[in-house]
Amino acid sequence: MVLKLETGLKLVCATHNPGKAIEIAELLDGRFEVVTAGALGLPEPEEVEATFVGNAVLKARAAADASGLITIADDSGLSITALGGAPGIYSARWAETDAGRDFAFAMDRVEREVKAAGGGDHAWFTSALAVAWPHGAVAAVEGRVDGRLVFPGRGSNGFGYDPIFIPKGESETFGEMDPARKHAQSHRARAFDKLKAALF
Ligand code: ITT
Repeated sequence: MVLKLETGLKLVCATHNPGKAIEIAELLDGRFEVVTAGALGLPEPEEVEATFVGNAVLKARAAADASGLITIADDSGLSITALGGAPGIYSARWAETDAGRDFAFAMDRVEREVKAAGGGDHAWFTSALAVAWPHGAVAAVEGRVDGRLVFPGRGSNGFGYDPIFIPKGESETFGEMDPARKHAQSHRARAFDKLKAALF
């Protein structure tokens, strides 16, 4: 069976991260009727897998089975060569504080740990996207963008670690770029290109 996503269908976006939800909506470009897992009151499953793809599939599967609707999920993060790939799949967890998520705190930790490791500014973002059919098939793709870290962070666009990441060939951070420029080269946009080729 060839799986395709028909234009106009109702699609759950299984993210509770508002920054990510905005980017996914922009990258889907009005093609579907998107409803978020948060709006449907779906619970957030624990991300227990060891890979981006594993966790994207887990999130898509949980929301699709609970809602009875085709679901897209993203698992993503920043990996730093000097830190052996950390924080990677733990990127969101590095921002956890008693008062909730704090990415200034997470970016400070990155700076401290990179210094302690002897430096080295190479890093990359990964986005794994999974689409799951309720109690059925699942498809997953992954996109990546390489670049370098800069401290202190710059810019207030985007979300998460965007202020400290400059993609290869650019001089601005993702936090300084306007959204269209980030979408022209981001890990998430690259994953979407693969997803579109496979399912649209
Ligand atoms: P959901 O699981 O509900 O989708 P989450 O924020 O917990 O939301 P992840 O587990 O995939 O999602 O965590 C990924 C983290 O990596 C995210 O919180 C961001 O801080 C960071 N991240 C991912 N993509 C990013 C991007 O494009 N720019 C900046 N930071 C990004």
